[in-house]
Amino acid sequence: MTFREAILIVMFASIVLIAPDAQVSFEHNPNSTASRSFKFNKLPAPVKDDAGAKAKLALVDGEPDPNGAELTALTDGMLPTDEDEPAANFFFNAGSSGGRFRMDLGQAIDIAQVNTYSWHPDTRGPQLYKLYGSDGVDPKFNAAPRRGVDPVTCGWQFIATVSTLKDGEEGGQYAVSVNNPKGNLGKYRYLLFDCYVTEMNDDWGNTFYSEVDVVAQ
Ligand SMILES: [Ca+2]
Repeated sequence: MTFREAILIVMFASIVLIAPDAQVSFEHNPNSTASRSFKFNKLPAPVKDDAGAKAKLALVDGEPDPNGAELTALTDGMLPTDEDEPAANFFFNAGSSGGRFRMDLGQAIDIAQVNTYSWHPDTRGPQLYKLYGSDGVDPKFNAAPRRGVDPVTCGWQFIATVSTLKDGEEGGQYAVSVNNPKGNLGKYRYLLFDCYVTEMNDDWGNTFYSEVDVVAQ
């Protein structure tokens, strides 16, 4: 078993684990209807002035794809205008098993939703990641836990596992909303995204992430 296979097995084994109050919703615009407007039936389109717009982003583990954008593409409010526009998306390197990045909101805020958007005509469209949050207060807090370190052991709270994987058509545009129908997700300064490949049939399983929106309560 390769390291990548081991990681995926761990992911699928834990896919039903969602923090008690978090709910994950997602929508898929297939290739035939996906457009630069990123419009969805139920979930909101990306916005420019969300609470994450000025967040500081940092790579925690993994290797960005040299053909992709910097992490700042995730909060710039700009969207790809085409279904295969590497320079308008952040994604981990081809052939790698993903990685981790962190958002620092500057101060702890009550977060109502974390919404993530992606677009690619093939297997780099779907999303598969674990989301953690922290206020950074725990004396054991590690702001940059690399793969192999469970963030829960160093001051992070597990929020949800996000998977838009399904049988059949994979390409297209995806909107994900992590929210809590009963209130908010928690009061966090930091968010940690632990991102995984969507498939291992070839080197092209790392998601083209176009935008991350953080909606304050
Ligand atoms: Ca963007």
